[in-house]
Amino acid sequence: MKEYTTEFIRNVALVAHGSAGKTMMAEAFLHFSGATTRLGNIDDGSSSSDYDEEEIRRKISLYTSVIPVEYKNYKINILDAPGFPDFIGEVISALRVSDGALVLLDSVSGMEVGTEIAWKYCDQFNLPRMIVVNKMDRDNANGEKALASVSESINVRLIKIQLPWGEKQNFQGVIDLITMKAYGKDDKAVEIPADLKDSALAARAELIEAAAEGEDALLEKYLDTGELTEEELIRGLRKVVRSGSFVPVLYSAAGHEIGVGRLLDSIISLLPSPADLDPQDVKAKGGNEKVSPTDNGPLAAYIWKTTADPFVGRMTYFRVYSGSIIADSKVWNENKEAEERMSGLHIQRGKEQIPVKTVHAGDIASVSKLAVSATSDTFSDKSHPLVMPIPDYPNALFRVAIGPKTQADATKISSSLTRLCEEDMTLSWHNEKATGQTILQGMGDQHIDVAIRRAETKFQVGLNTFEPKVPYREGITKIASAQYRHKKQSGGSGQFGEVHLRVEPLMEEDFEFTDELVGMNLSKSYLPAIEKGIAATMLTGVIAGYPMHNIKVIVYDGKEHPVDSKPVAFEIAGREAFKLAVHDAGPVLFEPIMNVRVVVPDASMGDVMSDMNTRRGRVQGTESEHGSTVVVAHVPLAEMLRYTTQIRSMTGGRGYFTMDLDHYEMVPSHVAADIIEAHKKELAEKKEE
Ligand SMILES: Nc1nc2c(ncn2[C@@H]2O[C@H](COP(=O)(O)OP(=O)(O)OP(=O)(O)O)[C@@H](O)[C@H]2O)c(=O)[nH]1
Ligand SMILES: [Mg+2]
Repeated sequence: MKEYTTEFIRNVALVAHGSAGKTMMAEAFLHFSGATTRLGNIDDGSSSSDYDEEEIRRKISLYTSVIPVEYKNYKINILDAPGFPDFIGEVISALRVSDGALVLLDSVSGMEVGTEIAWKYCDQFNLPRMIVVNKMDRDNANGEKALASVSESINVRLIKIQLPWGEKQNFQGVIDLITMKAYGKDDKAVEIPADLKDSALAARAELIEAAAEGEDALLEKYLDTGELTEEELIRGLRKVVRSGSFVPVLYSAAGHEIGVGRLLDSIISLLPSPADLDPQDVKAKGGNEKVSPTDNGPLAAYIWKTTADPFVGRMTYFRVYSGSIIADSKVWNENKEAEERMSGLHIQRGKEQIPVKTVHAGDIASVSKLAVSATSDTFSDKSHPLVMPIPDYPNALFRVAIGPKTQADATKISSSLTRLCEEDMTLSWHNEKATGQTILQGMGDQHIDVAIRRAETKFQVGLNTFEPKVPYREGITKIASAQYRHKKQSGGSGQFGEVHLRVEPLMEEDFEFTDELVGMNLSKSYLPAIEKGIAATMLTGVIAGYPMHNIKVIVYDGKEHPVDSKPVAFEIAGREAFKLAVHDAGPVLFEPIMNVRVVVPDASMGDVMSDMNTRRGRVQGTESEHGSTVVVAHVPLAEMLRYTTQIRSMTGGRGYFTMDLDHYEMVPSHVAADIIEAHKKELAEKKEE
């Protein structure tokens, strides 16, 4: 592959709802530009972009792949992102390092939820974009309707730079309103068919008017003469596209390679090169700095993706924002405070690796087998350490509990979970103390499912998933006393200990242990043993197997035996007396109550509100945020375990939520009874084993 310098590079993300044809478009780019001899296909697993075995099995993209397309002396790095909402993290990473986006529409379904969400992220990253109405060959294709659905859901000024040449089975190419020529499958310029001439002229007039907005001089000329030259048209258009005041519209049928050449030309002429970028904010030792996209600047390269593969090793994908990287050189990773060697420097094209000597400012490349660098880190010069900003990723709220399939898997669980999460900014894991479970959290059930399979195929570790337990707490509601005598006489020396104690609810602290011993019945030297027995029981609970909180224990009397009394006897007596007292002290369960914020489209407000009631939720109020309504409610965690999936189905995928722990509350007795019953059953089953 040739070396490309900054002005000859374009970094463009392909985003849209699932199945709009993004991966097919990347494939068409490769074939059209001569990089492949055969047009690959998603359905038979032969595409360059969806090469992961799980992608081939599911026939959808799960990860963003880089497809560099060499066309007319330019290199366009296409970042083909997934469309399924669970994999939004991959979309965010792709947009972070792109300078523009192609937003695809399926000509039949038009604007879809995934496209709307991707659009909002494009807004966040301030990316110039183009809309491509794809699959124009489909039986029910309706380009106009598809575009109308865009204007209905988002606020945008669309401007056609093409008209479709036919529709459905008759879709044969595009009418280019800049050159005023028609382009068929072979991308050769021919005369516009007579029946489309008038509509092309009318559309061109609108296009000129839009382009004139880009520059005062152009506007003046347009007002004077009503015309612009082709060069002026492109110049003006480039400005209005880059400023985001217009979004150009193009047409295609990627599956038949129609419209593909014109689309590549438009990417080059209208979307910015990295050289057009404003200087980027970076953190340096002395405070904030700005870096510019030139090879001469200090090195600043952002790692947007890493993959850990036991066969290929670790692969690190980065984008250079300033400076350049030379093969075998050393770079500094300030986030990890470590030096790394760029020995396996290459350009990745799907799964293919093309070695390179130099990666220039603005380009995207990869390096293999680095030691410590991870996604979101920055490469810089050791003499000039820099850190680039990391985008916000949404909170992972879909949780499952994880267990090993076999004993051998148990030893590998934490290392493989760590590696999985290292690859994915929206996946995380931890051990939950209160329930003793290992928790994996992600964006939805498919996300988790893919991660579990990846653990199995890549790291050879079998994992089972379970419903996560709610970290309930046990407590008491009134004062109660009890006594217990532990006595054992078998053979040699016996065991004897008797403890009288009282338990009281305690609001300020989790646990307090004191005594009111008077006289000589029980010597204080046994108190630590008694406390030890009680503390151990506090951890595992008395009624339902959950840790106990907010209890005060007072030992007020007991008995000892001159020979048989020993600490272990008092540990047991203390524990049993405590259990008896708790049973009489009105034991209850407390549950975590979450502060939940649900972002709801107005149309689904009624459904979401009434659903809250069925979840024992208490709505605290509503707020408005970025033009959407946010419902704020207190809801028990137990009722929120599968909310990620449920809010999606209630709102057609548009709603989402965040939550954090607010406080603990007593579990209503009818709910508590079921939990206690389930615990008894579990204990009985364990005994049988
Ligand atoms: N009729 C028609 N079908 C197409 C066209 N482009 C893609 N398809 C088909 O649409 C389906 C989805 O295409 P993909 O390229 O996988 O779509 P995607 O946008 O990458 O989907 P995700 O990766 O799941 O987000 C496949 O069966 C393609 O063969 C087209 O131009 N016309
Ligand atoms: Mg895809």
